[in-house]
Amino acid sequence: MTVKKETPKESLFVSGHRACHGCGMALGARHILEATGDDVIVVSPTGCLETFTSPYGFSPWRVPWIHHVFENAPAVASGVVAALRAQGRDHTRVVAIGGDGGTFDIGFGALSGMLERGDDVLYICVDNGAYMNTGGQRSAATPPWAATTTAPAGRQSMGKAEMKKDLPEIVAAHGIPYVATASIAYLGDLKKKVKKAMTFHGPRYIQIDTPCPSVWSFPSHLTLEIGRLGVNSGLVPLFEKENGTITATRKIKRKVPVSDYLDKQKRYRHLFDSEQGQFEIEKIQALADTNIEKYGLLSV
Ligand SMILES: Cc1ncc(C[n+]2csc(CCOP(=O)(O)OP(=O)(O)O)c2C)c(N)n1
Ligand code: SF4
Ligand SMILES: [Mg+2]
Repeated sequence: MTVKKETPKESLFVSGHRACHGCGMALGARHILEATGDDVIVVSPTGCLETFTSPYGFSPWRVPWIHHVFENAPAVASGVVAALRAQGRDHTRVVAIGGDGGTFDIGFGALSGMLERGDDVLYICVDNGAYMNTGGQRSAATPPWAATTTAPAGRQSMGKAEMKKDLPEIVAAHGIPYVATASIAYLGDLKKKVKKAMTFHGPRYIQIDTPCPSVWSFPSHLTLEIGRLGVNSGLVPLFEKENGTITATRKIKRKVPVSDYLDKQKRYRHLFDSEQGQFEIEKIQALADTNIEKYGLLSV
């Protein structure tokens, strides 16, 4: 098949939305839908994706899309699955796309219920590591030592002092068939994972790293570069887990120090101003090295 034939004539997520320039999430949404195809119903909780795609009278979604409240994407998705079953429409699939706040925090209980019941939903978390729609408050997905509005850096604090919740592991512990992590810096890999997830039935989970130029504070043309540095430092490990077993990892060809990733984002600027900050950078490096070891990211 030629590349021309594979490229859809019309995107299912078109321009005209109101995301910030360089938004990783907008790029991610377009490519998610390229991989799912058009026979899907998408549900999205409150968050940037919902806000920038639903100004009154306009929509970039070219598939049926439901917006609901912040905490219940998994419950709404389960309800849509039940309705489709009642109608005998077994070809139409349900995809939930929610932010990290909606997924790691407020929607976590509903997510666990959806996974435990075995509902046939592909749940995709577009992870920008904070509550961006409301101005950048910390979430359980915020990485350690990033400054946020509710975990600010200053004389008494070096930013968020807690670890990022390891949600892929927690989700996998529900015994579901497919869990993967992806990055908008590697769109081929991302689409391959979404397509693969669509071949399974039952609950599936993909967590996508989606850099946010506005709140991570970096120039908007650097979105892909920041995404790549996250992956190649080891801070954003990319893997697939099928039925509880790691089946693939994206190898790092040239490892970069975490400081190359951190120093391009103002949310980490305070780490470069003090001795204490240097100490915290070493701790972040240790986290990256642990990931590299755990997932075998450097081995051939
Ligand atoms: C019950 C409830 N609490 C708080 C809010 C306010 N609120 C709307 S979006 C949002 C944060 C969304 O964060 P996330 O899920 O990470 O999505 P992002 O905006 O970062 O893409 C918050 C706190 C709300 N809408 N409903
Ligand atoms: S705040 Fe960040 S995630 Fe939200 S639209 Fe802007 S760039 Fe995208
Ligand atoms: Mg977020």
